[in-house]
Amino acid sequence: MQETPKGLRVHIGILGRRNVGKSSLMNALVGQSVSIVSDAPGTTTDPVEKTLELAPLGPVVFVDTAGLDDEGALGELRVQKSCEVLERVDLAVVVVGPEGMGVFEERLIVRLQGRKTPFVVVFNKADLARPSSEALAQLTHDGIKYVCVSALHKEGMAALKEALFHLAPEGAIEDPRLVGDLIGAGDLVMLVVPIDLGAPKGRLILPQVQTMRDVLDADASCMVVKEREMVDALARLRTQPRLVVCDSQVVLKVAADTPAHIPLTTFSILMARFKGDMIRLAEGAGAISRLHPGSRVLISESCSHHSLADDIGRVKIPRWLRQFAGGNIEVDVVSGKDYPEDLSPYSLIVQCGGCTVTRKHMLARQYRAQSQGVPMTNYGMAISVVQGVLDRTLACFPAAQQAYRQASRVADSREAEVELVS
Ligand SMILES: Nc1nc2c(ncn2[C@@H]2O[C@H](COP(=O)(O)OP(=O)(O)OP(=O)(O)O)[C@@H](O)[C@H]2O)c(=O)[nH]1
Ligand SMILES: [Mg+2]
Repeated sequence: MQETPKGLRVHIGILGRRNVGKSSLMNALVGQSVSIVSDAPGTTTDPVEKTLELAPLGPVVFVDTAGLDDEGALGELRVQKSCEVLERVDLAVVVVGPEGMGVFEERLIVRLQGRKTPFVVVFNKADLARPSSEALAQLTHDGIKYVCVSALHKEGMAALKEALFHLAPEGAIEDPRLVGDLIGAGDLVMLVVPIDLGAPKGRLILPQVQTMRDVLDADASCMVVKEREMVDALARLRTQPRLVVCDSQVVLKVAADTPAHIPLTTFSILMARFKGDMIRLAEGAGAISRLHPGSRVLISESCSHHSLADDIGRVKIPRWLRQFAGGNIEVDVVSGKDYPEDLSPYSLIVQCGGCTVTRKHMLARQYRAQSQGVPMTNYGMAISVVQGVLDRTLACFPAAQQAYRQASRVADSREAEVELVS
């Protein structure tokens, strides 16, 4: 694995008074005993650093510090070291003990705000005492994020990681490859692009162009054909393509025309990984088999484009889902920045590829769905499911394929249960 230079990693400082559980929190976050923990105040003396792969932020460095309320001559030196950490980190975790927020925390927050360092307030030891509702109301009023955790019982870590993700600067989110890591230098990739009414006039869409660029960056080459010319083009080649990538809308035909030993995927599936958490989207695709007449589905488009008569998100996907579920499914469509706070009425969210939005934006949508327990998939994966080819188009991504298989198996067994009962 290529090492990320330390200077480029997001540094996250863990700050607060003595004995509030800073070291315990760092250990719980990294899942290892890195920093010494004890009930004696002043256990941590020098800053302790630990690098961690924190998906989807990528590699981050947590910095545990000595309590900011340390006293005496040595204590002051420790406080000075902790203050140096405060000055240099990109994000901060302000740890508060069961005694609640006091002047110390308020001063710390003012300093962080002055430096424009994003931070989250963590009420630790929630197993012993919960923060007062006044304190929480005040933080909400001031627009300050907080979470309640118990480092001892490792509770609330997912919420804290999510808060850190939201606070991280856009550039800190790791960018996975689009296609380059699936191929080698000298390989040939066949791209199948339908030119229909939906295709923009005189050009190709962004995911197609980005895929071509990434193929070139991998020192490979690509051939672009329409679905009708594909079989002829394949027959004319001396060596077979290493990979075929097609538009989701022609996936059924392309799957039939691509010999079984040649890996096949779609632009949407490549985008699922490039812009979002592919494994979760694949898992969400498994929920399609759970849809039934009366289910409610949210279609979420990230750009507000001019909708065509046979629009993919508004017309085709709803039609296919209804056919698949064998009855009427209620479909709501949101576009642009609209994305409901409450997703609980939905059995499934089908998100567009998100070619015009950032990875952080897409992941934030996924997080919201995930925290409310609502499965989410994307347009292309949904199309592959209803055409019966998702298992094949995910074969280049074994972890995602596994997640899909597992989720659809769960869905199948639930269906069987329902059948037995009824
Ligand atoms: N009940 C409970 N105890 C906790 C929790 N987190 C930490 N502790 C305990 O609190 C004590 C102090 O924990 P540390 O992690 O050493 O605290 P610290 O903030 O790093 O302390 P210093 O390094 O001295 O500044 C230890 O006895 C921990 O076991 C928690 O969530 N619940
Ligand atoms: Mg400590």
